[in-house]
Amino acid sequence: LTTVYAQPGTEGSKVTFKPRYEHWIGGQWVPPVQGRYFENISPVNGKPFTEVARGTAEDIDAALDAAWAAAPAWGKTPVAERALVLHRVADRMEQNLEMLAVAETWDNGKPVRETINADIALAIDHFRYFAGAIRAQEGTLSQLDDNTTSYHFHEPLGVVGQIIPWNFPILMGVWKLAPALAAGNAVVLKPAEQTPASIMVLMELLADILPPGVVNVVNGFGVEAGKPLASSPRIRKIAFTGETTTGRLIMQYASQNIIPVTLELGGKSPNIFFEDVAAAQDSFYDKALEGFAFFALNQGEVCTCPSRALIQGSIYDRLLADGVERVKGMVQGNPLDLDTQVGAQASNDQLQKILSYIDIGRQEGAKVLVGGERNVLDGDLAEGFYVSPTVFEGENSMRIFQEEIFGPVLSVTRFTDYADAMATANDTLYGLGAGVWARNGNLAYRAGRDIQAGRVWVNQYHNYPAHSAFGGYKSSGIGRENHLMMLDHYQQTKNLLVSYSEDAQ
Ligand code: TXE
Repeated sequence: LTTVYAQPGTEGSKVTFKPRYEHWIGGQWVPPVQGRYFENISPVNGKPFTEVARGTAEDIDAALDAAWAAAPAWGKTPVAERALVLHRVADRMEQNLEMLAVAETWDNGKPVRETINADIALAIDHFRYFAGAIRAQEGTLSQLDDNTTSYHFHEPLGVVGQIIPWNFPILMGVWKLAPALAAGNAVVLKPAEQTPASIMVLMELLADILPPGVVNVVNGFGVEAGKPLASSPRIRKIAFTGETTTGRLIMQYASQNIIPVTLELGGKSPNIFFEDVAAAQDSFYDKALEGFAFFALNQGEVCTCPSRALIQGSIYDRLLADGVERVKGMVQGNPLDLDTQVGAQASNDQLQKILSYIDIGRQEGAKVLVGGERNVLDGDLAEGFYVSPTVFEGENSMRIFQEEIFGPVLSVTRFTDYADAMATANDTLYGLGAGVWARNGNLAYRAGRDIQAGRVWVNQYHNYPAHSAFGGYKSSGIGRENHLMMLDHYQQTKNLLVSYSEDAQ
């Protein structure tokens, strides 16, 4: 049975976008001070479907005013009540899961089977996780001597800035919002200019649940809206996900105000297949082939995309042949069709960037085993931004192995032994994700510890549970997302050192 969701703007669609989105400030729609808007294009068909306020420093200021007005009361709201608000958010999202999923698919181009089962489902769980986490958090008390006590309290930072990318607009927003809100902060968030709409659909959906001013969303471009937010002396922290070069700028801005920064940046993740993977033609081998094909998940627009497959020489030919067959079987098509596995790239810029890297790969002498071109779909999707999943065979020194392409492009090479595998895996500027596939548990453990990356998946890939820390080594970032430790990223510690002695000291 095939289910194809109706396109927004047509009868029966689960989502109705407004023709125009203002900023979301202080719990209401607020037009941009300079009165400018920009078009939002759906990658599914390459056509504009709404326009969005184009924010500037004045709008960021208004959002910061609203956030500072809301922050004291929110920070002092009992944790049980704050947790309840997060639970209500999760419940409302769950009741509207398909609507949010279709909105996200239309804005970003990713298949609806992913937005239903991953993006929105994970976002819901994230709110529930931090609702629980904040209730379980405890301070500490030390008795230094009979009369002297040292208390450690967790306090919110106040108002924080968050800047997110376009590859998982709602999920990246929620990864940042849930811990910040649980910890008692108010937020000003700037979405990416490629995908400004779905997060506004979410704000509208939550309007009666979130206290006004606790979450404010200002849309706009990087330098016009992102920079005034990240460089404002009125934020107490900036959290960013995006390109590594932008991350460097964010650190510079933050250094002016001496505020903490968390950065989740690019990656070029190795996916390593040791020879015992192919010891039998069984379900484990099949799972490994699934893992090989995971580079195309979310059209490769994932910072942890396993974009470099390293295969041990003795099984290289066989695993590569079977892996390429698996890739050939992937269904690319209308992202609103539940059968579709690979959808559209998020923007025309990203499409062009990927196609230019495919050219670079060919010029470098890498061999295309499958794909290697734009995929022009039929009918009204012909103008959409589709790239066929592509597998290259080459060497780790090539640019297609070293630079983040952020598309459904896999670069494959071979290794001889364990030392060679580790040397190749770690020969990269990045250190965000990695995959290890091996039946030998000791080998897998050792590799997992030796790879210089913040998240190493063993015998699985692309799993993002809320309670596992996620973040980068090397140029892939600073700090973590997910996990209890996020509360520390959004709180400061107050130490109260009290003498209860009545005697002069
Ligand atoms: O990223 P940017 P872009 C990688 C991926 C992609 C490339 C370029 O390789 O092809 O980056 O994407 C805001 N001050 N990743 O250009 O520019 C911007 O408005 C403040 C990996 O979209 O970093 C958007 O909201 N903000 C990544 C956000 O930063 C600024 C996800 C990200 O945009 C700014 C996305 C400035 N000066 C892209 N300039 C991942 N790690 O998942 C831009 N922005």
